[in-house]
Amino acid sequence: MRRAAGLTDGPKGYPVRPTCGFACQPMVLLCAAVLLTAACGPASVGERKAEEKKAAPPGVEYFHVDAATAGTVTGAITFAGAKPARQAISMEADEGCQKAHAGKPAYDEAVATGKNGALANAFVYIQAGLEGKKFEPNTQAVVLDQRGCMFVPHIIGLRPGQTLDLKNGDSVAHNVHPLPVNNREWNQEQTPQAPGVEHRFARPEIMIPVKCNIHAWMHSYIGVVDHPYFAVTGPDGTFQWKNVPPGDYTVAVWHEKFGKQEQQVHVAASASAAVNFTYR
Ligand SMILES: [Cu+2]
Repeated sequence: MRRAAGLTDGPKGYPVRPTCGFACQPMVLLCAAVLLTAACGPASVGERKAEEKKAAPPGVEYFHVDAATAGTVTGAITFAGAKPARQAISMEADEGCQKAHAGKPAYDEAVATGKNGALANAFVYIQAGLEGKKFEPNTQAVVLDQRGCMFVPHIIGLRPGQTLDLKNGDSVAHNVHPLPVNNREWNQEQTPQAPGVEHRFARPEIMIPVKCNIHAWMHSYIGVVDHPYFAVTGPDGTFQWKNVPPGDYTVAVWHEKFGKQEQQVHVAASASAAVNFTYR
């Protein structure tokens, strides 16, 4: 099971603040305002939380889930048909890409099934029921790597404004070219082993196709969701969201080949609700 990107907030998820010096100068005013009597050094979790709350846009109040009544949503995504054969990718067009696989074939990741039809690379999210609730942003970067002339991972979920850290671990050039309809389009070329480049999407969007202009077989999809309740299924096809406010929700699942499904789910106070999807 792969946990929702938005649920990994925690002490490890916060960026390490540089100590005072040149790199810290943009932080000086913030530090002065927040920590009048403290030096601009590593901050405690409590201090960082306080800063994040202060960083909320004017007039915006973040919604905080009441742990005493929060519930859990679990589910599994299954493909009930005959297990589809994996599609081999020809990388003959680029010798460097071929070398990266050392003579072994690379396979398209669009339909990846595990045991008993478990469907990986499905994007599950709460589509409706959280309107009016503004959640604290996720400050942890999500990495989109280019490795073996494939995008890794194939499916990504993140929040509006969350950092997408683009990397190129290959010995050939790539570019990351998202094709959004509700966000600004950009096209980021990356030379071999280039340092990471950060990008962000400002608005929610399900799903943003991503291509590499150099290698026609390279593609991935990015889901941008304005709350923490989303997940990309791993090989076991399951997902789990903890800390869900009680309520009635529409849960949706998107898959690049099998399309979209929706279900209603009721989450009672402090209870666990299950919602499973089957593609045929
Ligand atoms: Cu490429």
